[in-house]
Amino acid sequence: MIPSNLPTKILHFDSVDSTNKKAKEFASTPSAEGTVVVAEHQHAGRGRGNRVWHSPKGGLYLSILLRPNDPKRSNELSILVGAGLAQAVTQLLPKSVDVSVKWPNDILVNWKKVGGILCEAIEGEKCVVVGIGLNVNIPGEQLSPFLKNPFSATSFSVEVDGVFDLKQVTDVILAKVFSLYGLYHTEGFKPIQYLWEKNCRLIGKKIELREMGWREFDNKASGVGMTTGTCLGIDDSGGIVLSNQRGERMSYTTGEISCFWP
Ligand code: BT5
Repeated sequence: MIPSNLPTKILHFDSVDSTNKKAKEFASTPSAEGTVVVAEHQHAGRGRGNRVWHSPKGGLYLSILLRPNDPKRSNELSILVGAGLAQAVTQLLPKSVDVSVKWPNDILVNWKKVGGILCEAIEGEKCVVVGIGLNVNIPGEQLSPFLKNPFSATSFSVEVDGVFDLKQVTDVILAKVFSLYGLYHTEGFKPIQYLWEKNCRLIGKKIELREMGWREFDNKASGVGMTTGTCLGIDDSGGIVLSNQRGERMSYTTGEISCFWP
């Protein structure tokens, strides 16, 4: 059962190291499902592994604490939040802007990375923290370290000249994500998978997947291998499915799309 009144509590901070880290402080509180931590700035924002998430003022940084029925299936929650973010960004930006998802945890605007998701299961507490970083009012110069192709970085204010109300952006995101979380509890992952795939522009395209491993001693990403194939979508646990050069269907649970052919 999920409480119908999610989010239960929204905690605002001016500056934190990482909203995911802050949200984890509430993990041992049984009633904490639906707690949301929002910060205006992070001084140690993180991506997957030990990667940095650049978090200046003007961006949106929030983490949600959830107690799903099966915390081991946290990949599904990452996909769920991606689908919710795609819906929210589509609602917030003009129709002329292309919004899509990129496996496993990116949200793209006009094919550039505007946001990322960091989903972390907390051992022993049966809960998952889902962090969302979204470049809202961030000038292009501040994103220049992340301009590598094919998926360089962007923000709402770069793509659509203007300033966005962060409170309104937060409200729309929370409404979409919690609505999908309710759907996930009643109908399972299938409808979430469908919604995510509907927003993925890479299905049917040839892509290169860099399989990732996390080095245990320093938790850094290390390339394990490259695979090329046609993207078929995602499987029933949120892994990416490719058809390789021999026509075999392969699923991968971790990795990164490093390149694609139009
Ligand atoms: C992500 O990781 O995309 C997940 C980012 C999640 C950030 C949120 S903010 C709230 C919560 N609290 C946290 O501490 N984290 C979460 P990954 O797929 O590993 O991508 C990280 C890579 O994206 C970096 O190595 C950079 O190359 C690039 N990057 C860093 N900051 C960026 C930014 N603001 N916009 C676009 N790309 C960025």
